[in-house]
Amino acid sequence: MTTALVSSWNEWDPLEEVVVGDPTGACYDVTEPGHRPKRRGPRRDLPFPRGPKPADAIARARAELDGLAALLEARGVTVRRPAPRDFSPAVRTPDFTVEHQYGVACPRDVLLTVGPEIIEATMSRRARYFEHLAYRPLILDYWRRDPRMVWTVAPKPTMADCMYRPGFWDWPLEERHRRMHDYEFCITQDEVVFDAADVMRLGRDLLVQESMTTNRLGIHWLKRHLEPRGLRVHSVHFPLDHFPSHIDCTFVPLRPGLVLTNPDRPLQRGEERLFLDNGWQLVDAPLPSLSNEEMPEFCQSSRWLSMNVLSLSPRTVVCESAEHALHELLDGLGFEVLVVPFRHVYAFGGSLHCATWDVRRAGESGDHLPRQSYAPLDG
Ligand code: ABU
Repeated sequence: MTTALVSSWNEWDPLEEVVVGDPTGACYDVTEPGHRPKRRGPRRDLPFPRGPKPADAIARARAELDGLAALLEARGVTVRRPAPRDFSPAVRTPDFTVEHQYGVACPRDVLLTVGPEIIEATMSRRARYFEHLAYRPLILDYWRRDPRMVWTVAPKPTMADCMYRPGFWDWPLEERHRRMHDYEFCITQDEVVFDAADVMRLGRDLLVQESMTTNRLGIHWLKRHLEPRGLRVHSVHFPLDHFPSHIDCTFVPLRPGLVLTNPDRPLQRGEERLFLDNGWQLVDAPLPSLSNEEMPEFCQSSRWLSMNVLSLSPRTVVCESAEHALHELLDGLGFEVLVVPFRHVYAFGGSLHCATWDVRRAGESGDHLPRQSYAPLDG
């Protein structure tokens, strides 16, 4: 029997093969209907820069990503990288134009492995519309070499103006708070939209966050696609996160029975039952070492990148080197904690979970949440 090259069912089984992102050719975040980037710190009121990122910022991020790759290789993990690409060309489709693209430091946002299947997400932002192309040589190689690998491309949305909710970015915070249980964000419910990083895999169960980057139709598409093979797709909500984008700074499963949770972003009341009824522990992450204001000037993620960790196994986790409080917590929970410096990657889209995409983990799909009243295709 041929050994599977592509097989990963959850976030914690022993990691065997992974793709680590690359900052080569990256550009700044683009202001567009699905995204409004802002500077932080003393220059917060200056316009957000456009075009390619400076070579020194790219070199610093590359050194950290290479450091992660070296650590993983030293641990016996096969590491692959996306092909370098220039993201500065504009994109014009029949429905939109965007002045330049983004980059491939964060493969997790784009690609989702579910067992033997690689799913290319629809994506939600124009500047990231063609990001999957940088991974196509890798995906084609896996597909050629692994006869059981399934390659799925989710339907691309138009990303036309009408796919986005007018006025969203100008709502005052009080209005966001008032509407927090409506889960209305910058994308409408008119097309299928999801980023892969809004999904967490727990074996037979997958959690998908409704967010600025994933709508209800996107979740419904994943349910309809995955349920026929016995998987259960649950939508999850974090009403106090007024600008949710990607679940991996909010709800991070570390091993069967344990999720690292974000104390600023509790689950919608009632959604915790799935975990508590199955004897899982939800453990709050400690406060990050940086405030939101202290995060790098061009970083568009929250300070909770502190909890954006990469599991190498149910016993071993890689964390950012300055997050000492988190290291202590994980150590106390019985983990071996490995650390790498990673803050220069933050401005390229995220931290350790964002910057990786696991292709193969040892182990099978398992039912870790057997007690539940699951409603298939609840839409
Ligand atoms: N791309 C992960 C960012 C999530 C957050 O800032 O909470």
